[in-house]
Amino acid sequence: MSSQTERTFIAVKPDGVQRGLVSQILSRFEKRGYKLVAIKLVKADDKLLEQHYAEHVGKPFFPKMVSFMKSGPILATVWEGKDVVKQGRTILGATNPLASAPGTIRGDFGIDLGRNVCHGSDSVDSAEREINLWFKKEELVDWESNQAKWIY
Ligand code: RTP
Ligand code: MG
Repeated sequence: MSSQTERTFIAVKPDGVQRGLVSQILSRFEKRGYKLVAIKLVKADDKLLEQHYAEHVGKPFFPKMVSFMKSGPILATVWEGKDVVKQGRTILGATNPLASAPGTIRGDFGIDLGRNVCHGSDSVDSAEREINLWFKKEELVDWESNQAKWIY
Protein backbone atom coordinates (compact mmCIF):
# COMPACT_ATOMS: atom_id res chain seq x y z
CA MET A 1 0.00 0.00 0.00
CA SER A 2 1.50 3.37 -0.96
CA SER A 3 1.64 6.00 1.76
CA GLN A 4 -1.01 8.13 0.06
CA THR A 5 -3.57 5.31 0.27
CA GLU A 6 -3.21 4.56 3.98
CA ARG A 7 -6.67 4.53 5.56
CA THR A 8 -8.08 5.04 9.04
CA PHE A 9 -11.43 4.68 10.75
CA ILE A 10 -12.65 7.84 12.50
CA ALA A 11 -15.99 7.95 14.35
CA VAL A 12 -17.90 10.80 15.94
CA LYS A 13 -19.30 9.27 19.13
CA PRO A 14 -22.92 9.89 20.25
CA ASP A 15 -21.92 12.92 22.36
CA GLY A 16 -20.27 14.57 19.34
CA VAL A 17 -23.30 13.94 17.12
CA GLN A 18 -25.75 15.16 19.81
CA ARG A 19 -23.69 18.30 20.39
CA GLY A 20 -23.65 19.23 16.72
CA LEU A 21 -19.89 18.80 16.30
CA VAL A 22 -20.02 16.58 13.21
CA SER A 23 -19.26 19.26 10.61
CA GLN A 24 -16.39 20.74 12.62
CA ILE A 25 -14.79 17.32 13.07
CA LEU A 26 -15.12 16.39 9.39
CA SER A 27 -13.78 19.81 8.45
CA ARG A 28 -10.51 19.27 10.33
CA PHE A 29 -9.73 16.15 8.31
CA GLU A 30 -10.81 17.75 5.03
CA LYS A 31 -8.76 20.89 5.61
CA ARG A 32 -5.66 18.90 6.52
CA GLY A 33 -5.83 17.31 3.07
CA TYR A 34 -7.29 13.90 3.83
CA LYS A 35 -9.75 12.26 1.45
CA LEU A 36 -13.12 10.99 2.67
CA VAL A 37 -13.80 7.51 1.30
CA ALA A 38 -16.80 6.37 3.38
CA ILE A 39 -19.37 7.94 5.69
CA LYS A 40 -22.61 6.87 7.39
CA LEU A 41 -24.68 7.23 10.57
CA VAL A 42 -24.92 4.04 12.60
CA LYS A 43 -26.92 2.92 15.65
CA ALA A 44 -24.38 0.45 17.03
CA ASP A 45 -25.45 -2.73 18.81
CA ASP A 46 -23.70 -4.85 21.48
CA LYS A 47 -22.21 -7.23 18.94
CA LEU A 48 -20.61 -4.48 16.86
CA LEU A 49 -19.26 -2.69 19.95
CA GLU A 50 -17.89 -5.89 21.48
CA GLN A 51 -15.98 -6.50 18.26
CA HIS A 52 -14.90 -2.89 17.86
CA TYR A 53 -13.67 -2.60 21.46
CA ALA A 54 -12.57 -6.26 21.76
CA GLU A 55 -9.39 -5.23 23.64
CA HIS A 56 -11.55 -3.64 26.39
CA VAL A 57 -14.12 -6.43 26.94
CA GLY A 58 -14.15 -7.33 30.65
CA LYS A 59 -12.60 -4.07 31.87
CA PRO A 60 -14.54 -2.23 34.60
CA PHE A 61 -15.45 0.70 32.35
CA PHE A 62 -16.67 -1.50 29.48
CA PRO A 63 -20.42 -1.78 30.29
CA LYS A 64 -20.78 1.98 30.82
CA MET A 65 -18.85 2.69 27.64
CA VAL A 66 -21.05 0.35 25.60
CA SER A 67 -24.25 1.87 26.95
CA PHE A 68 -22.91 5.34 26.09
CA MET A 69 -21.94 4.21 22.57
CA LYS A 70 -25.50 2.83 22.11
CA SER A 71 -27.17 6.01 23.42
CA GLY A 72 -27.41 7.67 19.99
CA PRO A 73 -26.11 7.58 16.46
CA ILE A 74 -22.41 7.34 15.68
CA LEU A 75 -20.97 8.93 12.55
CA ALA A 76 -18.64 6.35 11.00
CA THR A 77 -16.05 7.60 8.50
CA VAL A 78 -12.99 6.39 6.63
CA TRP A 79 -10.21 8.79 5.62
CA GLU A 80 -7.29 8.24 3.28
CA GLY A 81 -3.89 9.89 2.93
CA LYS A 82 -0.28 10.04 4.02
CA ASP A 83 0.28 8.81 7.61
CA VAL A 84 -3.45 9.21 8.29
CA VAL A 85 -3.61 6.66 11.14
CA LYS A 86 -1.03 8.43 13.30
CA GLN A 87 -2.00 11.93 12.20
CA GLY A 88 -5.67 11.10 12.84
CA ARG A 89 -4.86 10.25 16.47
CA THR A 90 -2.96 13.52 16.76
CA ILE A 91 -5.92 15.46 15.36
CA LEU A 92 -8.18 13.73 17.94
CA GLY A 93 -5.90 14.35 20.93
CA ALA A 94 -5.21 12.23 24.02
CA THR A 95 -7.78 9.69 25.26
CA ASN A 96 -8.57 11.88 28.27
CA PRO A 97 -9.73 15.31 27.06
CA LEU A 98 -8.13 16.88 30.14
CA ALA A 99 -4.75 15.70 28.86
CA SER A 100 -5.46 16.81 25.29
CA ALA A 101 -3.78 19.89 23.88
CA PRO A 102 -5.89 22.83 22.76
CA GLY A 103 -6.22 22.62 19.00
CA THR A 104 -7.08 18.93 19.10
CA ILE A 105 -10.72 17.80 18.86
CA ARG A 106 -10.81 16.38 22.38
CA GLY A 107 -8.79 19.30 23.76
CA ASP A 108 -11.20 21.79 22.22
CA PHE A 109 -14.52 20.00 22.78
CA GLY A 110 -14.24 17.74 25.84
CA ILE A 111 -13.58 17.58 29.58
CA ASP A 112 -14.57 14.02 30.51
CA LEU A 113 -12.82 10.70 29.74
CA GLY A 114 -16.09 8.91 29.05
CA ARG A 115 -17.34 11.69 26.76
CA ASN A 116 -14.37 12.20 24.48
CA VAL A 117 -16.34 12.96 21.31
CA CYS A 118 -14.49 10.85 18.77
CA HIS A 119 -12.68 7.60 18.02
CA GLY A 120 -9.65 6.96 15.83
CA SER A 121 -7.88 3.71 14.93
CA ASP A 122 -4.66 3.23 16.93
CA SER A 123 -2.61 1.39 14.27
CA VAL A 124 -2.68 0.47 10.59
CA ASP A 125 -3.77 -3.08 11.52
CA SER A 126 -6.57 -1.80 13.81
CA ALA A 127 -7.68 0.54 11.04
CA GLU A 128 -8.04 -2.29 8.56
CA ARG A 129 -9.94 -4.39 11.09
CA GLU A 130 -12.26 -1.53 12.09
CA ILE A 131 -12.95 -0.42 8.49
CA ASN A 132 -14.00 -3.99 7.61
CA LEU A 133 -16.13 -4.17 10.75
CA TRP A 134 -18.08 -0.94 10.19
CA PHE A 135 -18.27 -0.85 6.39
CA LYS A 136 -19.11 -3.20 3.56
CA LYS A 137 -16.58 -3.23 0.72
CA GLU A 138 -19.00 -1.47 -1.64
CA GLU A 139 -19.45 1.42 0.82
CA LEU A 140 -15.79 2.42 0.41
CA VAL A 141 -15.91 4.85 -2.50
CA ASP A 142 -13.11 4.83 -5.03
CA TRP A 143 -12.66 8.38 -6.36
CA GLU A 144 -9.91 10.67 -7.49
CA SER A 145 -9.51 13.93 -5.60
CA ASN A 146 -8.79 16.96 -7.78
CA GLN A 147 -6.94 18.47 -4.83
CA ALA A 148 -4.37 15.68 -4.61
CA LYS A 149 -1.92 17.38 -6.96
CA TRP A 150 -1.88 20.43 -4.66
CA ILE A 151 -1.61 18.44 -1.45
CA TYR A 152 1.20 16.08 -2.54
P1 RTP B 1 -11.00 5.27 21.32
O1 RTP B 1 -10.65 3.81 21.13
O2 RTP B 1 -12.42 5.46 21.76
O3 RTP B 1 -10.61 6.08 20.13
O4 RTP B 1 -10.11 5.85 22.50
P2 RTP B 1 -8.57 5.63 22.75
O5 RTP B 1 -7.99 4.69 21.74
O6 RTP B 1 -7.95 6.97 22.86
O7 RTP B 1 -8.57 4.96 24.18
P3 RTP B 1 -8.84 3.44 24.57
O8 RTP B 1 -7.79 3.04 25.54
O9 RTP B 1 -9.02 2.58 23.35
O10 RTP B 1 -10.21 3.51 25.36
C1 RTP B 1 -11.44 3.43 24.70
C2 RTP B 1 -12.43 4.37 25.35
O11 RTP B 1 -12.78 3.88 26.62
C3 RTP B 1 -13.05 4.96 27.50
N1 RTP B 1 -12.30 4.74 28.70
N2 RTP B 1 -12.81 4.86 29.89
N3 RTP B 1 -11.01 4.23 32.96
C4 RTP B 1 -12.03 4.59 32.22
O12 RTP B 1 -13.09 4.93 32.68
C5 RTP B 1 -11.84 4.57 30.76
N4 RTP B 1 -10.75 4.27 30.13
C6 RTP B 1 -11.02 4.37 28.80
C7 RTP B 1 -12.65 6.24 26.80
O13 RTP B 1 -13.82 6.94 26.42
C8 RTP B 1 -11.87 5.76 25.59
O14 RTP B 1 -12.07 6.61 24.46
MG1 MG C 1 -8.83 2.85 21.30
